[in-house]
Amino acid sequence: MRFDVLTIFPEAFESPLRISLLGKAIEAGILQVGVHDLRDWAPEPHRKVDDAPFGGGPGMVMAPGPVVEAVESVQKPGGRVLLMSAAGRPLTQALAADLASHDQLVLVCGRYEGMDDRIHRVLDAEEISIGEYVLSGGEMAALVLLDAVSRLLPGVMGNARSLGEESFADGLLEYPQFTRPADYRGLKVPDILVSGHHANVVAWRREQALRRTLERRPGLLDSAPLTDAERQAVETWRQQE
Ligand code: JEW
Repeated sequence: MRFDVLTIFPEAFESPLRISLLGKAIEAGILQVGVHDLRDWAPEPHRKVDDAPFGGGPGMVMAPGPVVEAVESVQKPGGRVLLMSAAGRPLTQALAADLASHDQLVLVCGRYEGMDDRIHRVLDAEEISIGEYVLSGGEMAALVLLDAVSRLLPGVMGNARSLGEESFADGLLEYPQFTRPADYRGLKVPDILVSGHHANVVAWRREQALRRTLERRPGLLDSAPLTDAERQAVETWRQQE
């Protein structure tokens, strides 16, 4: 899979793309990431990418010219174009999984007060939001999306752990994890986990995942695939609250 990122701050991607899982996936050739400076498509001599908003108001807006030309020069046939925006479609695990099936994603990072609204229409691009807060630009949002999508690519998770097991994959929050020591400052790891009795461990973890989800994100239970017995158990815990 290939990502092409368009930004006026290409340096913002250097360290994040070198470290950890992403760095290894790039080194292994599973993932290609091109980072491009939007100013390379802006007119000389000032290489200006922004302009004042029509109608007035504070700040500046990304002009359509450099962004559209940059995308058109990096996009391959079938490549999907995503604009990072606070007003976009929410990035969810399901959307990340869908994006992971594409050959190319072009990520456009805005700055200032946002982008000229004609950009997404000319490019047939989709605006994506990584959450309900306002960032100062699209770079960190693009890195979050890159990370969430890349770890779903076959061969990127070197780890034995199956992706299907984790949070949101089964619609529930994660069960709690523990490692050594078994007693830390008087806080003990649950006996069932230390016992290593696998069937009991599996059942305990499932119950913990259900209880945590009920406690922290009850809305998730509406659409999570639960057995009839689990639904009944959750109902009982709910009434005990
Ligand atoms: C985000 C790109 C580019 C994404 C998420 N949008 C916007 C905006 C900004 C300032 C004032 C008004 C609107 C900042 N901004 C961005 C913010 C992505 C840009 C400029 C972004 N939060 N914030 N999920």
